[in-house]
Amino acid sequence: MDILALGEPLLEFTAGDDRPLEAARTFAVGYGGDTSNVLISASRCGAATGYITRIGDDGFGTALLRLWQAEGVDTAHVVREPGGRTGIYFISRDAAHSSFTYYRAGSPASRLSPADVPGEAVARARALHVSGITQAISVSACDAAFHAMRLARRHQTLVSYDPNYRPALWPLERARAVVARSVELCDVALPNVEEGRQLTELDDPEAVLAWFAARGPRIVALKMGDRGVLLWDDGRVSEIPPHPVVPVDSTGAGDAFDGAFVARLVQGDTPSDAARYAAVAGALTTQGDGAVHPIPRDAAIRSALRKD
Ligand code: KDG
Repeated sequence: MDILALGEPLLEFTAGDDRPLEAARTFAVGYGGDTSNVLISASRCGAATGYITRIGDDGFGTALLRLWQAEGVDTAHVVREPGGRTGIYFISRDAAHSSFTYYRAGSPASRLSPADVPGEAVARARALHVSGITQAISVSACDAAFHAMRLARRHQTLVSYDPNYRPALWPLERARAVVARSVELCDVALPNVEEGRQLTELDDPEAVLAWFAARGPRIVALKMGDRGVLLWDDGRVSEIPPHPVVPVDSTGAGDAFDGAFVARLVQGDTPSDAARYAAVAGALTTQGDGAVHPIPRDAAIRSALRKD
Protein backbone atom coordinates (compact mmCIF):
# COMPACT_ATOMS: atom_id res chain seq x y z
CA MET A 1 0.00 0.00 0.00
CA ASP A 2 1.36 3.46 -0.87
CA ILE A 3 -0.98 5.62 1.21
CA LEU A 4 -3.40 4.81 4.03
CA ALA A 5 -5.69 7.48 5.47
CA LEU A 6 -7.78 7.60 8.62
CA GLY A 7 -10.87 9.78 8.86
CA GLU A 8 -14.50 10.44 8.06
CA PRO A 9 -16.14 10.26 4.62
CA LEU A 10 -19.35 12.18 3.97
CA LEU A 11 -22.08 12.33 1.38
CA GLU A 12 -22.21 15.85 -0.09
CA PHE A 13 -25.27 17.85 -1.16
CA THR A 14 -24.60 21.11 -3.03
CA ALA A 15 -27.55 23.52 -3.18
CA GLY A 16 -28.43 24.42 -6.77
CA ASP A 17 -28.56 27.91 -8.32
CA ASP A 18 -26.35 29.47 -5.64
CA ARG A 19 -29.29 29.53 -3.23
CA PRO A 20 -28.96 29.55 0.57
CA LEU A 21 -30.11 26.35 2.29
CA GLU A 22 -33.45 27.84 3.33
CA ALA A 23 -34.31 28.61 -0.30
CA ALA A 24 -32.72 25.59 -1.97
CA ARG A 25 -34.90 23.64 -4.42
CA THR A 26 -32.38 21.13 -5.72
CA PHE A 27 -29.16 19.56 -4.49
CA ALA A 28 -26.37 17.96 -6.51
CA VAL A 29 -25.22 14.75 -4.83
CA GLY A 30 -21.49 14.18 -4.48
CA TYR A 31 -18.92 12.88 -2.04
CA GLY A 32 -16.65 14.50 0.49
CA GLY A 33 -14.77 14.02 3.69
CA ASP A 34 -11.28 15.42 3.50
CA THR A 35 -9.34 12.17 3.99
CA SER A 36 -11.51 10.32 1.44
CA ASN A 37 -10.88 13.18 -1.02
CA VAL A 38 -7.13 12.87 -0.39
CA LEU A 39 -7.17 9.15 -1.18
CA ILE A 40 -9.19 9.61 -4.36
CA SER A 41 -6.78 12.29 -5.53
CA ALA A 42 -3.79 10.04 -4.77
CA SER A 43 -5.46 7.12 -6.57
CA ARG A 44 -6.15 9.26 -9.63
CA CYS A 45 -2.43 10.09 -9.61
CA GLY A 46 -1.54 6.38 -9.67
CA ALA A 47 -0.97 5.59 -5.97
CA ALA A 48 -2.23 2.41 -4.27
CA THR A 49 -4.47 3.67 -1.45
CA GLY A 50 -6.56 2.32 1.42
CA TYR A 51 -9.02 3.83 3.89
CA ILE A 52 -9.45 3.28 7.63
CA THR A 53 -12.93 4.42 8.58
CA ARG A 54 -16.39 3.48 9.83
CA ILE A 55 -19.60 3.96 7.83
CA GLY A 56 -23.22 2.93 8.30
CA ASP A 57 -24.97 0.05 6.58
CA ASP A 58 -27.32 2.66 5.09
CA GLY A 59 -27.59 3.65 1.41
CA PHE A 60 -25.02 6.43 1.83
CA GLY A 61 -22.52 3.93 3.19
CA THR A 62 -23.16 1.71 0.16
CA ALA A 63 -22.71 4.70 -2.18
CA LEU A 64 -19.33 5.49 -0.60
CA LEU A 65 -18.20 1.87 -0.84
CA ARG A 66 -19.07 1.88 -4.55
CA LEU A 67 -17.18 5.14 -4.99
CA TRP A 68 -14.00 3.76 -3.41
CA GLN A 69 -14.27 0.53 -5.38
CA ALA A 70 -14.61 2.53 -8.61
CA GLU A 71 -11.63 4.71 -7.64
CA GLY A 72 -9.42 1.80 -6.62
CA VAL A 73 -9.32 2.74 -2.91
CA ASP A 74 -8.89 -0.43 -0.80
CA THR A 75 -11.73 -0.92 1.70
CA ALA A 76 -10.35 -3.83 3.75
CA HIS A 77 -10.21 -1.53 6.81
CA VAL A 78 -13.64 0.05 6.37
CA VAL A 79 -16.07 -1.08 9.10
CA ARG A 80 -19.82 -1.01 8.38
CA GLU A 81 -21.86 -0.38 11.51
CA PRO A 82 -25.26 -2.10 11.67
CA GLY A 83 -27.85 0.65 12.07
CA GLY A 84 -25.20 3.40 11.67
CA ARG A 85 -26.04 6.60 9.78
CA THR A 86 -23.22 7.81 7.56
CA GLY A 87 -22.47 11.54 7.94
CA ILE A 88 -23.57 14.09 5.35
CA TYR A 89 -22.94 17.78 4.63
CA PHE A 90 -24.51 20.52 2.59
CA ILE A 91 -22.69 23.18 0.56
CA SER A 92 -24.49 26.44 -0.10
CA ARG A 93 -22.93 29.27 -2.03
CA ASP A 94 -23.44 32.95 -2.50
CA ALA A 95 -21.37 35.35 -4.58
CA ALA A 96 -18.72 35.68 -1.89
CA HIS A 97 -18.18 32.22 -0.45
CA SER A 98 -19.29 28.62 0.13
CA SER A 99 -20.51 27.48 3.52
CA PHE A 100 -20.73 23.95 4.92
CA THR A 101 -23.54 22.62 7.12
CA TYR A 102 -22.81 19.25 8.73
CA TYR A 103 -25.11 16.46 9.84
CA ARG A 104 -22.46 14.13 11.25
CA ALA A 105 -22.77 14.11 15.07
CA GLY A 106 -22.97 10.49 16.26
CA SER A 107 -21.88 9.16 12.85
CA PRO A 108 -20.10 5.78 12.65
CA ALA A 109 -16.81 7.57 11.92
CA SER A 110 -17.13 9.55 15.16
CA ARG A 111 -16.82 6.17 16.89
CA LEU A 112 -13.39 5.52 15.33
CA SER A 113 -10.98 4.54 18.10
CA PRO A 114 -7.42 3.19 18.41
CA ALA A 115 -8.86 -0.36 18.09
CA ASP A 116 -9.76 0.45 14.44
CA VAL A 117 -6.14 1.17 13.49
CA PRO A 118 -4.69 -1.87 11.69
CA GLY A 119 -1.15 -2.01 13.10
CA GLU A 120 0.39 -4.20 10.41
CA ALA A 121 -1.13 -2.28 7.53
CA VAL A 122 0.11 1.03 8.97
CA ALA A 123 3.58 -0.44 9.50
CA ARG A 124 3.74 -1.71 5.90
CA ALA A 125 2.28 1.41 4.21
CA ARG A 126 4.62 3.96 2.68
CA ALA A 127 2.56 6.87 4.02
CA LEU A 128 -0.22 7.54 6.53
CA HIS A 129 -2.44 10.60 6.15
CA VAL A 130 -4.54 12.11 8.95
CA SER A 131 -6.16 15.48 9.46
CA GLY A 132 -7.44 17.87 12.08
CA ILE A 133 -10.99 16.99 10.98
CA THR A 134 -10.32 13.38 12.02
CA GLN A 135 -9.23 14.74 15.42
CA ALA A 136 -12.12 17.20 15.78
CA ILE A 137 -15.04 14.81 15.28
CA SER A 138 -14.65 12.98 18.62
CA VAL A 139 -12.21 12.21 21.42
CA SER A 140 -11.92 8.55 20.37
CA ALA A 141 -11.24 9.50 16.72
CA CYS A 142 -8.59 11.95 17.97
CA ASP A 143 -7.02 9.13 20.01
CA ALA A 144 -7.10 6.91 16.91
CA ALA A 145 -5.28 9.58 14.89
CA PHE A 146 -2.52 9.97 17.51
CA HIS A 147 -2.21 6.20 17.89
CA ALA A 148 -1.88 5.76 14.11
CA MET A 149 0.73 8.53 13.86
CA ARG A 150 2.79 6.99 16.67
CA LEU A 151 2.64 3.55 15.03
CA ALA A 152 3.61 4.98 11.66
CA ARG A 153 6.62 6.80 13.10
CA ARG A 154 7.78 3.64 14.82
CA HIS A 155 7.82 1.85 11.45
CA GLN A 156 9.23 4.68 9.30
CA THR A 157 5.90 5.13 7.51
CA LEU A 158 5.80 8.74 6.28
CA VAL A 159 3.18 10.73 8.25
CA SER A 160 1.35 13.49 6.36
CA TYR A 161 -0.94 15.83 8.25
CA ASP A 162 -3.38 18.53 7.17
CA PRO A 163 -4.78 20.67 10.02
CA ASN A 164 -7.95 21.41 7.96
CA TYR A 165 -9.20 23.65 10.75
CA ARG A 166 -13.03 23.78 10.72
CA PRO A 167 -14.35 26.22 13.35
CA ALA A 168 -17.76 24.50 13.28
CA LEU A 169 -16.21 21.28 14.56
CA TRP A 170 -14.08 22.39 17.51
CA PRO A 171 -12.96 25.47 19.45
CA LEU A 172 -9.84 27.29 18.30
CA GLU A 173 -7.81 26.81 21.50
CA ARG A 174 -8.31 23.04 21.48
CA ALA A 175 -7.51 22.90 17.78
CA ARG A 176 -4.32 24.91 18.38
CA ALA A 177 -3.10 22.48 21.03
CA VAL A 178 -3.89 19.34 19.04
CA VAL A 179 -2.53 20.71 15.76
CA ALA A 180 0.73 21.82 17.40
CA ARG A 181 1.31 18.32 18.81
CA SER A 182 0.34 16.66 15.53
CA VAL A 183 2.77 18.81 13.57
CA GLU A 184 5.51 17.55 15.93
CA LEU A 185 4.57 13.97 15.03
CA CYS A 186 4.37 14.35 11.25
CA ASP A 187 6.94 14.35 8.45
CA VAL A 188 4.86 16.39 6.02
CA ALA A 189 2.60 19.26 7.19
CA LEU A 190 0.03 20.54 4.71
CA PRO A 191 -1.69 23.67 6.13
CA ASN A 192 -3.36 26.40 4.09
CA VAL A 193 -2.46 29.98 4.77
CA GLU A 194 -5.82 31.08 6.24
CA GLU A 195 -5.99 28.31 8.82
CA GLY A 196 -2.26 28.75 9.41
CA ARG A 197 -2.90 32.39 10.36
CA GLN A 198 -5.78 31.44 12.68
CA LEU A 199 -3.84 28.65 14.36
CA THR A 200 -0.56 30.54 14.81
CA GLU A 201 -1.85 34.13 15.29
CA LEU A 202 0.80 35.20 12.79
CA ASP A 203 0.06 37.14 9.62
CA ASP A 204 3.04 36.86 7.31
CA PRO A 205 3.01 33.58 5.32
CA GLU A 206 6.75 33.14 5.85
CA ALA A 207 6.24 33.42 9.61
CA VAL A 208 3.38 30.90 9.46
CA LEU A 209 5.61 28.53 7.48
CA ALA A 210 8.39 28.98 10.04
CA TRP A 211 5.98 28.20 12.92
CA PHE A 212 5.14 24.85 11.34
CA ALA A 213 8.74 24.10 10.36
CA ALA A 214 9.97 24.83 13.90
CA ARG A 215 7.92 21.88 15.16
CA GLY A 216 10.05 19.40 13.28
CA PRO A 217 8.44 18.13 10.05
CA ARG A 218 10.88 17.63 7.18
CA ILE A 219 8.47 19.17 4.68
CA VAL A 220 5.86 21.91 5.05
CA ALA A 221 3.73 22.93 2.06
CA LEU A 222 1.81 26.12 2.89
CA LYS A 223 -1.07 26.25 0.41
CA MET A 224 -1.87 29.83 -0.61
CA GLY A 225 -4.51 29.34 -3.33
CA ASP A 226 -3.97 31.73 -6.24
CA ARG A 227 -0.62 32.77 -4.75
CA GLY A 228 0.83 29.28 -5.09
CA VAL A 229 2.65 27.32 -2.41
CA LEU A 230 5.38 28.25 0.04
CA LEU A 231 7.53 25.17 0.54
CA TRP A 232 9.86 24.26 3.39
CA ASP A 233 12.11 21.36 2.44
CA ASP A 234 14.46 20.48 5.26
CA GLY A 235 15.62 24.06 5.78
CA ARG A 236 15.25 25.33 2.18
CA VAL A 237 12.34 27.69 1.46
CA SER A 238 11.02 28.08 -2.08
CA GLU A 239 7.95 29.46 -3.83
CA ILE A 240 5.90 27.24 -6.12
CA PRO A 241 3.92 29.35 -8.60
CA PRO A 242 0.15 28.87 -8.92
CA HIS A 243 -1.40 27.20 -11.95
CA PRO A 244 -3.62 30.00 -13.29
CA VAL A 245 -7.36 29.22 -13.26
CA VAL A 246 -10.63 31.05 -12.63
CA PRO A 247 -12.15 29.03 -9.77
CA VAL A 248 -15.74 27.77 -9.85
CA ASP A 249 -15.77 26.00 -6.44
CA SER A 250 -12.72 25.45 -4.30
CA THR A 251 -14.21 22.63 -2.15
CA GLY A 252 -11.67 19.82 -1.89
CA ALA A 253 -8.85 21.67 -3.69
CA GLY A 254 -6.56 21.46 -0.66
CA ASP A 255 -7.32 17.75 -0.30
CA ALA A 256 -6.57 17.15 -4.00
CA PHE A 257 -3.25 18.94 -3.45
CA ASP A 258 -2.45 16.71 -0.45
CA GLY A 259 -3.25 13.46 -2.27
CA ALA A 260 -1.28 14.39 -5.39
CA PHE A 261 1.66 15.70 -3.30
CA VAL A 262 2.00 12.60 -1.12
CA ALA A 263 1.46 10.31 -4.15
CA ARG A 264 4.39 11.95 -5.93
CA LEU A 265 6.58 12.02 -2.80
CA VAL A 266 6.20 8.27 -2.26
CA GLN A 267 7.05 7.75 -5.94
CA GLY A 268 10.37 9.51 -5.26
CA ASP A 269 9.77 13.05 -6.58
CA THR A 270 11.59 15.88 -4.85
CA PRO A 271 9.26 17.99 -2.65
CA SER A 272 9.58 20.83 -5.14
CA ASP A 273 8.56 18.68 -8.16
CA ALA A 274 5.78 17.08 -6.11
CA ALA A 275 4.48 20.54 -5.10
CA ARG A 276 4.45 21.79 -8.73
CA TYR A 277 2.44 18.74 -9.74
CA ALA A 278 0.11 19.00 -6.73
CA ALA A 279 -0.49 22.74 -7.27
CA VAL A 280 -1.93 21.85 -10.68
CA ALA A 281 -4.08 19.10 -9.12
CA GLY A 282 -5.46 21.61 -6.59
CA ALA A 283 -6.09 24.29 -9.23
CA LEU A 284 -7.92 21.89 -11.59
CA THR A 285 -10.12 20.75 -8.69
CA THR A 286 -11.56 24.28 -8.48
CA GLN A 287 -12.88 23.95 -12.05
CA GLY A 288 -16.08 22.09 -11.16
CA ASP A 289 -18.62 21.78 -8.35
CA GLY A 290 -18.12 19.58 -5.30
CA ALA A 291 -15.10 17.96 -3.71
CA VAL A 292 -14.56 14.77 -5.69
CA HIS A 293 -15.91 15.01 -9.23
CA PRO A 294 -13.39 17.62 -10.49
CA ILE A 295 -10.25 16.03 -8.95
CA PRO A 296 -7.97 15.49 -11.99
CA ARG A 297 -6.15 12.38 -13.11
CA ASP A 298 -2.42 12.11 -13.74
CA ALA A 299 -2.74 12.63 -17.53
CA ALA A 300 -4.68 15.91 -17.11
CA ILE A 301 -2.18 17.18 -14.53
CA ARG A 302 0.80 16.40 -16.76
CA SER A 303 -0.80 18.00 -19.78
CA ALA A 304 -1.53 21.20 -17.76
CA LEU A 305 2.04 21.16 -16.40
CA ARG A 306 3.43 21.12 -19.95
CA LYS A 307 1.46 24.29 -20.72
CA ASP A 308 2.64 26.17 -17.58
O1 KDG B 1 -11.87 19.88 2.26
C1 KDG B 1 -13.18 19.58 1.82
C2 KDG B 1 -13.89 19.00 3.00
O2 KDG B 1 -13.99 20.01 3.97
C3 KDG B 1 -15.27 18.51 2.66
O3 KDG B 1 -15.22 17.43 1.77
C4 KDG B 1 -16.07 18.16 3.87
O4 KDG B 1 -14.57 16.75 5.05
C5 KDG B 1 -15.28 17.70 5.06
C6 KDG B 1 -15.36 18.47 6.29
O5 KDG B 1 -15.38 17.83 7.35
O6 KDG B 1 -15.38 19.69 6.22
